[in-house]
Amino acid sequence: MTLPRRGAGRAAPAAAGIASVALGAGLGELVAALLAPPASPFAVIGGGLIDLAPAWAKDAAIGLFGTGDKIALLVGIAVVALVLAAVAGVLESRRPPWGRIVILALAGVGAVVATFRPDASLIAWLPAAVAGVVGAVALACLLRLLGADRRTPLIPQDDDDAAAPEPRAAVDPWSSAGPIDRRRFFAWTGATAGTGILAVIGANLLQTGSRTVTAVREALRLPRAATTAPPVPATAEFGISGLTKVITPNDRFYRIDTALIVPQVSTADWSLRIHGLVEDEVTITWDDLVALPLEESITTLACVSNPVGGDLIGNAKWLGYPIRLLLERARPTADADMVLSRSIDGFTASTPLEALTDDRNAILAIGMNDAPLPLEHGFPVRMVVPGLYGYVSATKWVTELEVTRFDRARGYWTERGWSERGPIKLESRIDLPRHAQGLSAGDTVIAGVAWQQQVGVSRVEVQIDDGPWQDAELATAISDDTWVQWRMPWTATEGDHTVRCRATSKDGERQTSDRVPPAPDGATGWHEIYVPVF
Ligand SMILES: Nc1nc2c(c(=O)[nH]1)N[C@H]1C(S)=C(S)[C@@H](COP(=O)(O)O)O[C@H]1N2
Ligand SMILES: [Mo]
Repeated sequence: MTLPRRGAGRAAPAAAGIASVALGAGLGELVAALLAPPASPFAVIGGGLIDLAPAWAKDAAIGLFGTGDKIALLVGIAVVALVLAAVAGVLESRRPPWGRIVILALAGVGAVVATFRPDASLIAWLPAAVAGVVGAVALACLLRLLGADRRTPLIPQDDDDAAAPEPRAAVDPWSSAGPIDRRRFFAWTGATAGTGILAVIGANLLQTGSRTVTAVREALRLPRAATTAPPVPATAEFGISGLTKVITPNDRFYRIDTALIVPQVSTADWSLRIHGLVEDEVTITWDDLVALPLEESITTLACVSNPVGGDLIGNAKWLGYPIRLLLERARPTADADMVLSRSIDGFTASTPLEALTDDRNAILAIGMNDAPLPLEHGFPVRMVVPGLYGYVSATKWVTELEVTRFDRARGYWTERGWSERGPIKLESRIDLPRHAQGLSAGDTVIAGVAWQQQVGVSRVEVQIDDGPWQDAELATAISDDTWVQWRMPWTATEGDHTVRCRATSKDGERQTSDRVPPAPDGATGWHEIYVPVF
């Protein structure tokens, strides 16, 4: 598609395009907020992109933006949408109705994608359709103000510049529109864009205003645990300022998922169905679940995307019911070897059946650090399985456990190139001093955390420059399923230093120095920091 070469006269149609698309998108968001929240055009496009994104892209996004990856994606979509809108505006002014056709086509794609989202309702196509029709009509109206809708002679776009005739004055919006038209055009364009922005704001207010699930959560009283976790030993925490706390507060817990809009699942709507290769299908409701004897356990959850030294890991006290006991009711058949858990928004994780039936604390969790699960951490019910990365075990907003086989089904990230199994790897991390943080010479402390869930850590060693490996002191581990703090005093001498650490598990395995990236089954290597001392 070739646009006229002349720069003059593009600004106004481009502004009209942007304003029209803003209005369409805003009304689309508003319709979604009112009628079909998961079908918000932004969320649908974002969700589609997230699902289509190859593993390396997810990795790069998390690497670049960390848990801000979703904001980054939304900003990216907005920028692309604005550029396309401007192009549609110019196109419409030069070759009507192609601008409108572009807008309607993009909206059409959005509508189709929306109906194929796993949580789509019957009217999931509606917000995108509204966005497209409103955007197209608004564009036609705004351009009419410019007088640009008059039959535009096609401008030949030949290679031969000199031969190309200048567009007639009538198609140049700036010269065709008189001063009054131009003022009206600006007023209407501004009003159109403004209404679009107000609609977006309104849509957001509506969503927070009708956050019934938040209200349900806030009114909820967790049942008392039948089995409480042993108290955290006082010696589990060195109490060094700047060192990661041994229990991660809920509002500081890392969040990783594919959900652009946090699924809103009320306790009243929640149920879990266990089916597939089982003798008896089992369905339990929220009331069934909270009536069961619940157990507390403290488990460190880690993301497979966590780079060496990264912070996509946290430790919490969970309240839940052993999945093992629910599977006992369903009685998996002998050929089953995997459970594909599914969340309300279609995410799936493949967990070895064994990890859910052996004696580890694999639970359906409803509580996190003495509070109901925060919405973004899976309210009302998620899975927590010690020893496995989140992508193969920690399904949030979980509603289904399909007992199956690894050779028959694959989880969300396995389909995108990650390993089908994801045991957490032995790792250790330096939290103090911070990488590249300048220190003054003298006594200080090097400290961090180390973990190997299900096995436990027996030793952490620290090396400064090319010196000998020295044993760090380990705090008391809460359990083998949690990380453990470590520290080593250091008299820092002037100069530039490199500090690295390595852990040894209770099995005698020493953390490997081989550096591998997170994909496909978790990063390895020693965490190494650079410390300038003055
Ligand atoms: N429904 C759903 N559950 C999910 C995910 C997801 O994308 N959707 N991501 C998983 C991944 S990759 C991780 S690391 C953990 C993170 O849990 P958190 O956000 O509570 O820390 O959730 C897991 N459960
Ligand atoms: Mo993850």
